[in-house]
Amino acid sequence: MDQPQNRVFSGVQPTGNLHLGNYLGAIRNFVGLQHTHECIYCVVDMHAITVWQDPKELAANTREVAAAYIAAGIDPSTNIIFNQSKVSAHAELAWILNCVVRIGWLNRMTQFKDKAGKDREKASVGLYTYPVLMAADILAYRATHVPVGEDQKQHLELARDTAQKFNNDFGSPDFFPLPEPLIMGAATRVMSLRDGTKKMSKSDPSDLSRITMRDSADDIAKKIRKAQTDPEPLPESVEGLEGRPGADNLVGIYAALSDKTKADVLAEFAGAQFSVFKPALADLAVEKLSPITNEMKRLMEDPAYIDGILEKGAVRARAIADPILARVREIAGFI
Ligand code: AQP
Repeated sequence: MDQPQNRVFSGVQPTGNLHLGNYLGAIRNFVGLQHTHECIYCVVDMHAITVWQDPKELAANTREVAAAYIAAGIDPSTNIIFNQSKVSAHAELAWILNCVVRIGWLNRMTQFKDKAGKDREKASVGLYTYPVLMAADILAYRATHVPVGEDQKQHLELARDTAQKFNNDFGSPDFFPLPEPLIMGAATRVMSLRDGTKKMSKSDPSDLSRITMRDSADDIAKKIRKAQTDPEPLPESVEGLEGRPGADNLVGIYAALSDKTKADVLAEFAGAQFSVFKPALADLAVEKLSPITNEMKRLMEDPAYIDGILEKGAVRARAIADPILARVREIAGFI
């Protein structure tokens, strides 16, 4: 079985409130990779249900993530765009890998601890084994590279360990490649606008904590204006941002949106008050995001078009995953 050298797999959960962190930390990077890699981009609806999702909203959110992929510039005719639940290989391989992964590995996953919170007993079993499904997503295509935000690095390491253990346990060296993370760009971790020490996230109860892909220009300006900062002007160097998480975050967002480094941004704005910097950031964010959000809106008005893309993508995804799963079944001794 041929092993491609540059196959990318990644996904975003359709859990609503798609935000600037998802765009800068993930989707924007997906766009660039389509010119150099064979890309498979998934809307991971089976991951989403690890916490309760209203079925009607799940369907709408699934189309929204697909629309964001397309509106951001991913070409669905050359890349595969589909939703996870359409391809049963993900669930099937996840079961086999559940029997490879050790409980001790999952106990170390910080995202489970964060998401389950204090009432761990009440979290779903799916939330606990989420990283195993993520390993299956990647390995079902024998993908070699996975663009993810920094927050997903630990899960990707688990996917590598899983591939390695499967290969060793079953005496099939090199069957699964060890997927490499692709962590790119200035804003690999966008932080909450209300608390610069927490990552921007879909599930934060405060809508002011994130800029979403549905926000109007006015919403964006308002959220940036209200973003948590401090009374000092912007420093001259990146070191001066230490201990100033709110300021650091806004400078990082400006840098990412303008394809500059934080040092470049500070060279331009050193000594400026936030009353000057925030409007400049709001203008930049609106300039960069509104073509995408407007196109998303247009696409969302034609759900049949999006569903057609997801269906065609699923057919292409199955054509890659099915032979790999057939080989996995043989390796495992299933007759
Ligand atoms: N704040 C962030 N900064 C940079 N990248 C981020 N990503 C998420 N948040 C940030 C990246 O977006 C991709 C898709 O994420 P996901 O939706 O599959 O899962 P998540 O990381 O759990 O996303 P959220 O938004 O933080 O949701 P909740 O609130 O449910 O936890 C991933 O590549 C991720 O790195």
